[in-house]
Amino acid sequence: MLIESIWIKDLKDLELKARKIPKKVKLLILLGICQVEELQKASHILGILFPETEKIGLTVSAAIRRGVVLKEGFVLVVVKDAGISINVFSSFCADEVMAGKEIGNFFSDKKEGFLLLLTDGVKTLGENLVKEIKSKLEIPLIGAKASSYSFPAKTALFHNEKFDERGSIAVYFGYRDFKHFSIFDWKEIGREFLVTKSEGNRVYSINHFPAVEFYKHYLGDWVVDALPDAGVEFPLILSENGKKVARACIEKHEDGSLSFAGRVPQAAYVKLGCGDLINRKKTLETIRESVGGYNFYFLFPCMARWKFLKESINEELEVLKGKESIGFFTFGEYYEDTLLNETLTVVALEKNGSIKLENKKEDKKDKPLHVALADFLSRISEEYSLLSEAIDNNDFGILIFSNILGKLRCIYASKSLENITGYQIEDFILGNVNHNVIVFSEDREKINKLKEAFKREEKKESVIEYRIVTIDGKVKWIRSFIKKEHNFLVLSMTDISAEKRVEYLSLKDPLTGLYNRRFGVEQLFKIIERNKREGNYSAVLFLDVDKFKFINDVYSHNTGDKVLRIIARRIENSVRKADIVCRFGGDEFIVILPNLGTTRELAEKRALMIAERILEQVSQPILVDGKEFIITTSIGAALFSSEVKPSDAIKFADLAMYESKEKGRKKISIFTENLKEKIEKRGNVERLLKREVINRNFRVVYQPKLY
Ligand code: GH3
Ligand code: MG
Repeated sequence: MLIESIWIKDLKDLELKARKIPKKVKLLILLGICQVEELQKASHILGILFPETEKIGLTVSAAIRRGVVLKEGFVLVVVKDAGISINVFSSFCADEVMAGKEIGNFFSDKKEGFLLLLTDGVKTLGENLVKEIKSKLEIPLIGAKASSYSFPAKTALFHNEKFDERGSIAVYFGYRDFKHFSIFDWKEIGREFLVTKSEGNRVYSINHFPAVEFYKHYLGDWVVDALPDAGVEFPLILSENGKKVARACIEKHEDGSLSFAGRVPQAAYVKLGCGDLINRKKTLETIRESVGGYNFYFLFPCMARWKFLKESINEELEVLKGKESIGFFTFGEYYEDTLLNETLTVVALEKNGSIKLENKKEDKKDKPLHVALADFLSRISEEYSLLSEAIDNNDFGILIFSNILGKLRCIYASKSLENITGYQIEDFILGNVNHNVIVFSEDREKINKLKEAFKREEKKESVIEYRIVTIDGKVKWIRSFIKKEHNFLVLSMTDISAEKRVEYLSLKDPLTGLYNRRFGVEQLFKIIERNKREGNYSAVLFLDVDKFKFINDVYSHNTGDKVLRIIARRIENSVRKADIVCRFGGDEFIVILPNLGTTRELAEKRALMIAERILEQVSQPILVDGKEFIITTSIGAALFSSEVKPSDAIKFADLAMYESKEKGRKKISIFTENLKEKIEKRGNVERLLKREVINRNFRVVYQPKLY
């Protein structure tokens, strides 16, 4: 066997045992389960005893030897010279990219074997380093960061005489036959969050929550109090180079930020993770199956595994018991071009056949409660994922806001909002889009009023329709359901533009954009009902443009249309907000004036005022196609409370309008019973005359005129 290991109690023991090692060994690797200062002393001892041998070493929190966890002393790995090429190259350069270039270039000609990379645990982040090495390297790269028991963590490493708290050591093993793998068995819980501010491995805020507040909000005070330790049990999981990686919290800062064991890029999506306790049995089987049939193993489990799995880590190592297996609990595992966390990374050397797997009896021990909780979280997360996928593929969107340090901030935006609004999810979460940006200007007041009502807690839920302006300037109609509960506010957005278009077409007159006759009659029904309840008077104005045919005949129908549109706008501008202007047909309009007062006199006065305003506005000169027109209109008004039918109210106003025409046009007449009588009488006379004409009861009699 090429590699052997020795356990050493202390520095004295090191001197004693090291003296017995033949001087001709190729490489010594010292794992110091000790403080930095002690490792430095150990490196001196090895330097004196083995001046010609390559020597490397690093601090570790706990070592693994022959499948057993060791929590004190040293483990000395002795690599003998047995014909395979072994080279060591180190870089103690502070710049990761430079160090990566140096190491990568040094080993770039290697065609077989693998590179073992060992770095310090705190000062070297590692991502840029491995990326750079791997860009030059053809062979596999496996490695681990130094770890430490001290807090704040202090790690160090040495290569021959060089000793530092920062640096990278690469050992090339020219093996042809080896195997390597990495087991990642952390499960994502719940949903994605956006890293709103970070720098390198320091995270300032996630979904706007200061990092510490984020853990507090989702995992509670006790986890925050136990940070950074508890952080390893709930790491952030994100994608790096297309792989899922976990980033465990390693430091809690005064300003509410947290440092992680690896980079957490700003604007990255992260999920919280927890150990996959449900599939624990499967993981153990994978380990057992993967490690069989080799003479020697390097293995690097993440510190987080130890913290999370505690004593059950022994189950993972059981399969290596008695086999020459060397490793340590690390602050981060290097695997090809990625810095991993929370995995178990293994390299197995010297194949010696296959391992026989005994069938183990299933552990029937009662599962602790936290396993049940992990089970529950996992199921809920799966259901949540399905639900959010369904929302993302629908034509409605969801926004969730939360009160973060006294301010309502968006913490969730569904992907479907991108289709509805054109804005990205990040725009909502980062607050680049809020209602002031997206809501159509005319509807902002309506939204602000509602916002106030929610703020004053007068409302807890509501449905509202309003318009938004999409990123490309389109106006869309939206229906929102809003609900506030505790510190949360949820808002749905459904695009109802199509619905509104149909509604528009059935209610509006296409030429003028005014409401149509049908809508007017419907509104009259409602107003009459309301008058009954409130004892109010209302009125209908009936307008007919004077001598309108003349414009059509002398100019064109097109000119006539333009004039009608201008008249429509003028009528709209002359009435109150609550009044309803409809095109009745041809050159006729009706204006419904609700709530004019509780006495007939007052109502009549107000109706006349509005009618006069219309008369005056309409008769202002109209400019169409370069020609000026003076148009007037005749108006009839009918007042009512609750005693009429809508069709009668309109008919009475129409009769009054005829009276205005009779009086010479550009007049306002109010319908009265007398007027009704007069018009009925005239109608009767007209009818009788017509009948008598048909019956030929008229004769022309000429009377000579005599002077
Ligand atoms: P009066 O003072 O008695 O109301 O005279 P008038 O010429 O306005 O007569 P009346 O109200 O009976 O005629 C309305 C005319 O409006 C008849 C028709 O040619 C015209 N008209 C109806 N609908 C439209 C339309 O959609 N566009 C245009 N340009 N003209 C229309
Ligand atoms: Mg007319």
